[in-house]
Amino acid sequence: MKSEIEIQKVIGREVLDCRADPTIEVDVITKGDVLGRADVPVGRSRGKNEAYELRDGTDRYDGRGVRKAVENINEKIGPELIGKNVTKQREIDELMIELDGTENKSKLGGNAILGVSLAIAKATANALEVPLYRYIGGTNSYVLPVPVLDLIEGGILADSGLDFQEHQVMPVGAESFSEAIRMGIEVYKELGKIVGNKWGKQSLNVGVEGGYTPQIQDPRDALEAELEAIEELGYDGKFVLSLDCAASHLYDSKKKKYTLMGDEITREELMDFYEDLVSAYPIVSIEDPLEEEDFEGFAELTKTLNIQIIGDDLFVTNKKRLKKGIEKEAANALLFKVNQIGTLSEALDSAEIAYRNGYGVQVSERSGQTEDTWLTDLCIGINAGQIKTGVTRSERTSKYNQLLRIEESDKSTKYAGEEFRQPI
Ligand code: 2PG
Ligand code: MG
Repeated sequence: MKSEIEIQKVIGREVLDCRADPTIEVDVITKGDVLGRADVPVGRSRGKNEAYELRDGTDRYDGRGVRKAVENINEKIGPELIGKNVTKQREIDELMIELDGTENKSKLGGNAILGVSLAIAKATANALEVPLYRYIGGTNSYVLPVPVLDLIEGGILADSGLDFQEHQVMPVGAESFSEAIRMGIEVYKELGKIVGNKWGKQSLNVGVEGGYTPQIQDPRDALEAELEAIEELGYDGKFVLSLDCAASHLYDSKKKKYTLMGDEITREELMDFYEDLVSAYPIVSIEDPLEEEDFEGFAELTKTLNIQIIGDDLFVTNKKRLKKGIEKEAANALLFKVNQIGTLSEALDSAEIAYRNGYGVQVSERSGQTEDTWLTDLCIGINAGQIKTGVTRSERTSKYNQLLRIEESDKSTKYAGEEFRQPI
């Protein structure tokens, strides 16, 4: 076993994500020839406090090439890791943080560091011959998450008329993950008929995460259509609704106003709008209802709405920002995106802090994904209870397919269902 766990090679390469944008893939190979391979996801609706994503800025790929980051992996990070024990995840992550030496990983690139960090974890799981989720979480990883399905898209991820980024449904009333995903996809197809009839077949063109893109402005129309599809199938009460408003992108910091349905409104007016929405619809969760620096506003909404309020751009999976939020009682759940912070160890710390303070955790994709499935294993590994990974297209369904495989092969797993916020 010893020779298996010493690192022999670290290879970075440029590959493509689902938008055909370059991203990074890393191979970590141990002396026993065990391979760990991981791809780095790419956000578009990014928080300004995220780890730095290093891009070349040259003519290739309109500036979006990642050759510099790959070079950093092959020439700066890799040589430091040769001979190291691959199971020492935290030690290796800390070494990379030190090598980089900046607050936001801008020297080597958060994307370069994360690729290595994840490939290290995968190589270890493979060397130990255990599934990745079992390695990440140990004996007590068993929760299968509720899929948070982004059926109707808006904001900067789609050319629909909607301001809010994601109008999601959650099959909390299913008995198992496989039943949940079946019911969710049935609703998606039924919704396709409704959306096509109401708003024309162009609405059926899908956005970046595979959801529909109607040219409508009012989020209430999107929610109504989702409820209609749920009712048509007799699934009333088995689904709840949720939103990612990605409100930083609706905010003008100079005017201190948000734009919603073509109108400029104040933060207080937006908060009132949420109150009305939550009383009119079965909405149980809202992500980023306000812009990313408004901790006070998040705290107020957390109190008044009494539902799950998730911090995405607010926390950026960064423990300093999460601790500040906890202190101010801003939000009550963390959106968990490992590339926002740049190493697996730091992301796991954030999840741990969230749990210890009664916060929920929703594991999330980025809009730019590859077919890699580590996200699923991470979600089960930390017993998160909820996973957001869009709805259709292979870079999304690959995550659900991995969940289906794990549900089938591991009978100790249990679907989180109604308990998605605190599944244990
Ligand atoms: C978000 C995400 C994904 P992106 O805002 O939550 O759904 O968008 O990955 O583009 O940042
Ligand atoms: Mg978000």
